[in-house]
Amino acid sequence: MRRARLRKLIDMKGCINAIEAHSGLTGLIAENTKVYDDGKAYQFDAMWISSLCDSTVKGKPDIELVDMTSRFRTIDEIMEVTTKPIIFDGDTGSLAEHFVYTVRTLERVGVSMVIIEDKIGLKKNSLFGTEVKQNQDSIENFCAKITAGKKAQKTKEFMICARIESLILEKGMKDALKRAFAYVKAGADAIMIHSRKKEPDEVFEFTKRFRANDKTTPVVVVPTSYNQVTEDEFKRRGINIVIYANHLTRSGFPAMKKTAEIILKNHRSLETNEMCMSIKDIINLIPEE
Ligand code: SPV
Ligand code: MG
Repeated sequence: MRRARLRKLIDMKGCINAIEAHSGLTGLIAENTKVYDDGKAYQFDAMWISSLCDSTVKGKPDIELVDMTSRFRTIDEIMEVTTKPIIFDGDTGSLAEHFVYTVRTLERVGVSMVIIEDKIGLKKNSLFGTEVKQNQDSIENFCAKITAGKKAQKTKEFMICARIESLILEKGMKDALKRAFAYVKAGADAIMIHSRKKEPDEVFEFTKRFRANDKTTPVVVVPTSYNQVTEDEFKRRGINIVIYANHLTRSGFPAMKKTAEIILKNHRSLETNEMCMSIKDIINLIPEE
């Protein structure tokens, strides 16, 4: 049921959102956070298991160093305590020969979508852009990986999303569009277009030109750098999934660091009282069943 829900939500709502989760606790935040505004309730539709955050919480760089077995453990931890659909960051998907096994495992455990990016060799985080050496895969090779993945899955609902790095690597709009159409032809169920620009213009231009030829394939965005854009605007522009890829990790780390510094400075913890939830709240946060 969980696996199939992502597609259903996209069909129902047109545009959905997802927030990163990297543990049982952050999974619970994604699952249970609700706000009320103008008489309406808002909550997240799905969860994103980010390679950046899954690596960072383990104190490791985002270079496909945290192996799949460990990444699957994270999924398991989150699934134990949540019900919302999961979008998994599959990095490059590794070799096609390995990717088929990843697809089968993700599908079997109930993940809804894997996103793989068209990079090859030592993967670095996309937000470094051209500041570090990163190589894009050939269209032929990446298409073969997508097709192998699609062949390997057993259900209709599991989705493979192809992530295009052309704008990140400054290869141009034409290259991004050419890849998008080729990846859809190879079997991709969705396209993620990534950008690290401060303005959303290139993402909007890509989507407009993609939509001129493809009205249905879902488009996914990760607006980390151009985060002034609202979900309503993304929806109007023809985008279907908006991922808040790293915000629980990025907000949690400074809070923890500050608390540690205050304790060291004062040689006691009294001064952290205001920043900490109460003992009563923490012991009651996770009720026993
Ligand atoms: C991640 O969250 O790991 C991603 C998105 O892949 S980004 O960090 O923007 O590359
Ligand atoms: Mg990643």
